[in-house]
Amino acid sequence: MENTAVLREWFDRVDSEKTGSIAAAQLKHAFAVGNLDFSLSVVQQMIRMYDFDRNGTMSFEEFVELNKFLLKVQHAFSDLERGRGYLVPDNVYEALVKIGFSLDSPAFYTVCEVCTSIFYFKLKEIFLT
Ligand SMILES: [Ca+2]
Repeated sequence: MENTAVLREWFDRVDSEKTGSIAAAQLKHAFAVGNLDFSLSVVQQMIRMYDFDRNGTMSFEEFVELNKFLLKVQHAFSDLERGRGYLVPDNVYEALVKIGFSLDSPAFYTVCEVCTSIFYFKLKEIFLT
């Protein structure tokens, strides 16, 4: 899959010390390069969502799952935005319910913030530059 190859390349670049996993600080830096300025705690929260082995870092497999989630969010947001150029909080709520995100999760507000930012900065451009 071409998409996997692109992700692999991106992952390897972010994994600057070739440890096979990405730490929060590295991911934060990678987003910053793509003009996405997240705080370290937001990035840590993002990692926690898909950190299946709970070691605090992202393996490539975990990263692929995170990426799938972010792409789903993008599609859901695109549907809801409907060419208006903006989303209101109710739309964000609706989009996250649509993709099956639990609203009881303490991560919900972080996810809202992350998703909204990702949507507006166009995920594809970040991963391809
Ligand atoms: Ca992990």
